[in-house]
Amino acid sequence: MSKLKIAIQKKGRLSENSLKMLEECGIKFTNGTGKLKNDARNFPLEVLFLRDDDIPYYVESQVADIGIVGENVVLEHDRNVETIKQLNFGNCRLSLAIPREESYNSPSWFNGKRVATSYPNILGRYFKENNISAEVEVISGSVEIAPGIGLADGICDIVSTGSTLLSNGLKEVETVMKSQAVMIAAKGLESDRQEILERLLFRIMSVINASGNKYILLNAPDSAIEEICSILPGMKSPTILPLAIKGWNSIHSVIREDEFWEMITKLKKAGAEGILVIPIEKMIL
Ligand code: PRT
Ligand code: ZN
Repeated sequence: MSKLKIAIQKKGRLSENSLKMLEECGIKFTNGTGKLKNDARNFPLEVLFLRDDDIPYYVESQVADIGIVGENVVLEHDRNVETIKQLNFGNCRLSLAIPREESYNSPSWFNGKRVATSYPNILGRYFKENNISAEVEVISGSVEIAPGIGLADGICDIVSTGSTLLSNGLKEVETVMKSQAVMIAAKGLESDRQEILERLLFRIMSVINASGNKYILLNAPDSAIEEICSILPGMKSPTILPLAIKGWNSIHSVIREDEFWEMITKLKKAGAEGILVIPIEKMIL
């Protein structure tokens, strides 16, 4: 029987979340993850553990059918692969940064300057689009120390919290691109592998849809139902069930986690009592 091969990062910032996502899709593995490959026990999937920079090439050449990498890596390597799904983790941005004490008002600051980066292709394109002529210095790690040691005037690197820039006396001045982990796929997959991929994507969608949503249950008197229903969205509309005590109801719905606190205050004001908020594991729309 045919199997789908997925390449994920062996060790690094995307490794844990990539495996966690597969596990949340109900996929279980036989042995440890310290190896080069691993077979799933209950799904036709084989996992290859690789350096993230190699993943686009391995997918293009169909050593792996699909892979999980940052959009920054996909764009930098520009291989013949398709981005098929954003995965909502590994969020970061590729930014230009310069010494804190420099005054800055536009990208033209970079004209005639030297900029250190591990992303020469993306940065080269950015400078071209913005009509900037700067020298791009390619270095593979610890880009943030380049200005301090006199190797460059500024840098272009991945930022998430900004603390690395701060502790190196740098300030972020432009966002070149935003990035998150994505699933990429080889072009022209055989139909049996395509079918496994669709089954996997269905599961991934239900995991992604569920994250960020909560199930809410509350009690309310008949008189409060109308107002409470106008506050709660629900997948279709809230579910209303009668309680054993006459004139009271249990109302169920699904809410966005980021709207939670604001909504709870409104619900209490409208007469809701005994509010329970429960995590959702899977959500099929
Ligand atoms: O060994 P391998 O080549 O596989 O790994 P790697 O060292 O090239 O990559 P890794 O594990 O550092 O990152 C993998 C992917 O995670 C990146 O391609 C991004 O898509 C994503 N990602 C998300 C990040 C960050 N957040 C991040 N903060 N990648 C790198 N960083 C680094 C950044 O380079 C800088 O040194 O973290 C530092 C900045 O972080 P803050 O929080 O101080 O701003
Ligand atoms: Zn890498």
